[in-house]
Amino acid sequence: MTHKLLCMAMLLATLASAWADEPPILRYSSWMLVPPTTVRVESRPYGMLHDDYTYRDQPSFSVIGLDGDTLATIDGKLGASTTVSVPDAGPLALLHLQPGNNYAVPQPASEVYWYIATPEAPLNVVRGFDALYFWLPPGLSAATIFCHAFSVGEAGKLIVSDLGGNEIVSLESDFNEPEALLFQAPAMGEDGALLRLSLVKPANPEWTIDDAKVWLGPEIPGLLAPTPEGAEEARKIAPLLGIETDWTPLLDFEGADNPIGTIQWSKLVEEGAALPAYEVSLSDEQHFGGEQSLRVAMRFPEDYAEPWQQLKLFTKPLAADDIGKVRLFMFGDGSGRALRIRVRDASQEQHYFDAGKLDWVGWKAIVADLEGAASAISGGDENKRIDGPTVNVVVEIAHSRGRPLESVVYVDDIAIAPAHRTESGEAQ
Ligand SMILES: [Ca+2]
Ligand SMILES: [Ca+2]
Ligand SMILES: [Ca+2]
Repeated sequence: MTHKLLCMAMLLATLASAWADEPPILRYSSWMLVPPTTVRVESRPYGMLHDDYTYRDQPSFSVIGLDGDTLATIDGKLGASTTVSVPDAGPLALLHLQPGNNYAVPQPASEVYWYIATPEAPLNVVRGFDALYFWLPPGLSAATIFCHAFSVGEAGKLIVSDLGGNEIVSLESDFNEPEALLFQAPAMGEDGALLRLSLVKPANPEWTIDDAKVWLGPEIPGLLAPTPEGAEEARKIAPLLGIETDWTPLLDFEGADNPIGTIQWSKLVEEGAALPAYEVSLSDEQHFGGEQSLRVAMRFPEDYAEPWQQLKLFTKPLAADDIGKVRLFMFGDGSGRALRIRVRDASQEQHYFDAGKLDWVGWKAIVADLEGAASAISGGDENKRIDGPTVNVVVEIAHSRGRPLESVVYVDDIAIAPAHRTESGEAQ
């Protein structure tokens, strides 16, 4: 190789690595989690990537403590860089970046920091990213990552790989609607696993990559780090943010034995009236983890007169005690029926969690926080504690008039997390 070619090759290698190190370009509203440090935020006008339009939006940045107090609000200047100081008011703070329709490229001085990527606060990224890292907690057999590239023609390819860069799974889509990339968890011990996420240009020549929202499923702490070391730290950080990571698998719906013991309609049907029908079985049609899930089909007659009905599925007794949360995965059918998760303890005390409407299609994690505000308790020994030695998990699906007459949903991978009690013994 001649000297000139060698120089060229070195220059290209430098450019390639500079490109790989280029931090994500953020738009609209995005959140980061940072230790006390300074963050240099470069504001870029929309026109730097697109010459068709100019937005006048001026950037704004806020620093918010984990207790919710606003520590600083800084007005940036479009096209200029602003240094945001994150004060030493706690181990971590949230940085809220609001470049509006223009762009912001934040670069913290600290080595470790995270982009928030949760269903509530997705990462609004422009032109994708090559490598961000996340921690997959133990106790998961599979997990989901979501993308929504709302504009028609704008698309992307999501790739999950191991730290060696070996692809585990990928999904190329126009992501016109939010879409989940479902992947089986790699073999992992009690430390969980560190994985790499990329959002890159799609192979389809009719598609481009530009705006996209990316978030991790609720089963994964929604923190994306620029380095594997940062992703590993997420394990310690998650509990500070109220993210549960101490899950024990309870039911995976594999094998031949159906763990559902009792199936009931909650409203008795009058004699002679048309009966709704159900079919509940293990199935290999869909699975979140493993190869099977629980298939739940229900059908209401055309002339069904009841305004409301509810199907209740009771698991057989499961060994568990002092549960704080139940997590399960449900493949929704978008029927709009209401979902409630219940745990019946050994004293017949009932702990309910209202999980909202079945308004999604595909797999989604449901985390029933039985110590939280959306829970209710009745009956039994009235000690407000889920007592073992065995409990029944109950999945309740409520039909109301106007909903589709037929439904098929799937349930998989039920897991539990322990109650978090204060020293006085009260559940938090
Ligand atoms: Ca799209
Ligand atoms: Ca399964
Ligand atoms: Ca109890």
